[in-house]
Amino acid sequence: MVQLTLIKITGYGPWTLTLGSDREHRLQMLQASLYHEIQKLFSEKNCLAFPNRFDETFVISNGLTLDEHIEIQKKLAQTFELSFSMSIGTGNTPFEASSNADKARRTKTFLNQDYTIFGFPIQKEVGPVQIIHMDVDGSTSISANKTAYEVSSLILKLYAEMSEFFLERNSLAFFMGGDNFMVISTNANKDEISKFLDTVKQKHGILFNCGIGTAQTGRDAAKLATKSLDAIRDLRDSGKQETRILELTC
Ligand SMILES: Nc1nc2c(ncn2[C@@H]2O[C@H](COP(=O)(O)OP(=O)(O)OP(=O)(O)O)[C@@H](O)[C@H]2O)c(=O)[nH]1
Ligand SMILES: [Mg+2]
Repeated sequence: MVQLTLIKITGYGPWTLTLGSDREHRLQMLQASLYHEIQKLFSEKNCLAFPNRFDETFVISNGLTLDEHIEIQKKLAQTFELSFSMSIGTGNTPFEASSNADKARRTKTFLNQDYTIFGFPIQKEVGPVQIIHMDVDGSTSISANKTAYEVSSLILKLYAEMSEFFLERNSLAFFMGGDNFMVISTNANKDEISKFLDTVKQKHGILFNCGIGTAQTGRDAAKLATKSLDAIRDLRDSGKQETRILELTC
């Protein structure tokens, strides 16, 4: 089981219009500070945030209670002039959790109306979550004979394929920066991941390294996934073994 929290800015569209047309720079600064604040407040509680189109953020919130969500809502309200809704969903898969969060928001099922927190009653024992940290092997040399924008275009193509492939398997993929992606999963299947890696290699000539981490909280799962990824690099650099997928569980 995984618990996800989706944070959205309330009434963002109409509010942006009140800024007039010279607004883009202000919206970009706001979105960057909001992401910073959300990542800070949630990671302090062992959660991990994932950017979703800049005006929404997903958080793996395993173990986070309603009171702790309220505490974060209060801090966000102190920092920003905008208000936010939170929708909490749990599920056997990340897709199911996200769809339950959506359902609660659409049906206005409140866990706390004063602080605009939607959701169905929070389950105490949520269980482990998995993160797959994917990183392009040797992106520095791949980028050497491409322009910065051509590299971005390639990364976007990889992201689109990853998102589609993993969504079909009820997992959610996010671009984390540089050549890094993280997939939120609950039951990563190495054969399935290998299938994705083979397709990408065939279509784009790109190799991914892939670290898997499983833990009770989002932050711990990410830590183990990144540790697995770094172990793959160490094996490669020591010339010992060619490994593409490695898993660590706490
Ligand atoms: N989000 C995130 N970005 C990272 C991380 N490590 C590196 N980066 C970014 O990824 C870019 C590429 O770095 P690397 O993946 O180490 O470079 P590489 O040439 O592909 O080397 P290998 O992955 O070891 O094959 C860096 O410039 C950073 O922007 C990470 O753990 N998380
Ligand atoms: Mg890399």
